[in-house]
Order: sequence, then structure tokens, then C-alpha cells
Amino acid sequence: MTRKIILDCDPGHDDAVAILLAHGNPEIELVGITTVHGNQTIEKVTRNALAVATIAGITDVPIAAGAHRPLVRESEVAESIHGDSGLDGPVLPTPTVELDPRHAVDFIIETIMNHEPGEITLVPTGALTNIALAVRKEPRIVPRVREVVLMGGGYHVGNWSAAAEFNIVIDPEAAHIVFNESWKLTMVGLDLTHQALATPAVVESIKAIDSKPAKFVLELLDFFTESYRNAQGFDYPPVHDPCAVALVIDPTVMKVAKVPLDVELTGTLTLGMTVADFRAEAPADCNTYAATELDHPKFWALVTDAISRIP
Ligand code: PIR
Ligand code: CA
Repeated sequence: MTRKIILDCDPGHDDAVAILLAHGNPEIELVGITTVHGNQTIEKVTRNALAVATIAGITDVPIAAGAHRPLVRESEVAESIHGDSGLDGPVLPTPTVELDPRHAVDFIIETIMNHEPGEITLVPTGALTNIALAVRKEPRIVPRVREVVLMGGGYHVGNWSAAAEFNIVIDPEAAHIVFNESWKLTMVGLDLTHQALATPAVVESIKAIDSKPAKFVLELLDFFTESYRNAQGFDYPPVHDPCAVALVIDPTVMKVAKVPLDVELTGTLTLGMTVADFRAEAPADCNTYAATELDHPKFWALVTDAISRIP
């Protein structure tokens, strides 16, 4: 059975790889790509989503633009990591695919309501603004969603502050809404994604593919490697967002712990921290999970396989 997903993203180098993984993997049916402010402005990340779709030949998937800013806070972008365009490095083609006229929030609601309960999985890889707005506008989506598998947060480390991860801390109120709904939610956070390093061996395996999408990924990784080295002192960059897609494809690609999760909204040092309560075994009604340990070879095999399937 293929899994139907909506990828809600802010491309973004790793979001772009997530799009390619979702499109190239035969187990996933990408029913929509929605965009949200984050790595760059909504205009830029939406243009980038259309450019990635153009490169990958994604012509039959609606792409809808969403929220231009967080619910409460001022906008913040990750220019130090993703550059001025949000997708610096490769020369981006002028998009030949068109934007869906619907707002992302309406697209998400309509798509979930027009499918059977349990059919649609939400995969957010940016700020949770669109998902929070969708829940508030149409709460009946919550029991209809199969599960939410998101990239964001982390229980032992931050990247935008000592305690908080970017996708959560730029719109903590939205994250709080999404983490506290009754759907099954899995946090694929920095604990996991900092294991998804694009090592030289990974880069070699992508070089071996020799196609336009593979070349595009190599150019993305070149830039991402440099910015991660300069901004965060990493030898090799962690490619966060495709980890969430990979978990939907193959639950054996990572270990996941059932654990109560919540989002800090009032801390001065800890705003946007995703707090996991590991003190005891999770209660039976716990509906939140945190990814803990990645099978690195299996993950990158999924990614390179998907890229190699895209002409
Ligand atoms: C933001 C990101 C990546 C690195 C930094 N330092 C900041 C973006 C990625 O697209 C990913 O979804 C998430 N946010 C990781 O924090
Ligand atoms: Ca992202």
C-alpha cells in the first residue's frame, strides 16, 4: 500500500531533498506540496518549491503557498544556512509548473476531508503555521489524519538557540497547537537528524547517479556543507527533512520512542524547546513519539534510490 502524504515545507536545501525522496520513492504518493515561511520568505520558498518540481519533472502534484509569517512572533529566516534565495548554490530554472490558486491551509483541509479517514499523512518540514491554522479552521481534520511525521524540535539539543530548533522556535505557538492535538505525532528532531550526515561516501554515491536531479542535489550539498561548516562547525551537513519522509516509507530506518512531548511557550532561555518526559514509561494514552536513532546506510540508500529513479 502506498502512503499518501502532504509535504508542508520551506525549501530550503534539505526540504528540496525531501521533495525528491517523496517523489522518487515508489511507496509514497505525494498528493500535495504546501509551502510556509521559514528558511526564507514565503515568496522565495514557494518559488523554490516550483523550481524543484521543475527539475524533478513533478507536473501532476498541486503546489500551494501558505502562511507568510508566524502566528504571533515576527518573521525570522535562516539566511545564514540557506542563503539569500533560500536555495543558494545551484542555478535555479525558471519554473514551468504553476502554483495552485488555493491557500495551503485550504488545500490541506480540502485534501484531508476529501480522502477517507486514515488516508493522509502530514509531513511538515518547516514551521507549523499552516498546520496550526488548518486545525483551528477545521478541527475535523484531526481524527481523519493518519499521522503527523514532522521534522522539528529535539529533546537534547537546539540549533537556533541552546534549547530550541528552528522550525519550532520561529513559530512556537503554532508548534504548541500541533503537538497538543489528539493525532499521532512523531517528532523527527535534531537528536535524529544530526545523524543524517551527508558524508563524503554519501556524496560519492550521489555522484555515481549522473543525472540532472543528482547534479542538482550535489550542488545543494556543496552549499549546505559550506554553510554548516561556517555557521555551526559541522564537518558534514545534517540533511534533516528527508528523515521525516524516510520514516513514512520505512519504519525500520530509525528507532522511535513513545514519550510525552510539549512545547515551551514562556521560557526566557527555553522558548520553543520541545520537552520530552522520559522519566517513566509513557502512559497508555500518550500519542506522541520521538525519533532517536538512525540507520544511516539504510536512510541514504533510500535517498539515493529515489534520486536515481527520477529522470
Ligand atoms: C534551519 C534549518 C536548517 C538548519 C538551520 N541551522 C536552520 C531548516 C531545515 O530546512 C530543517 O527543516 C530545519 N529548519 C532544521 O532546523
Ligand atoms: Ca525545512
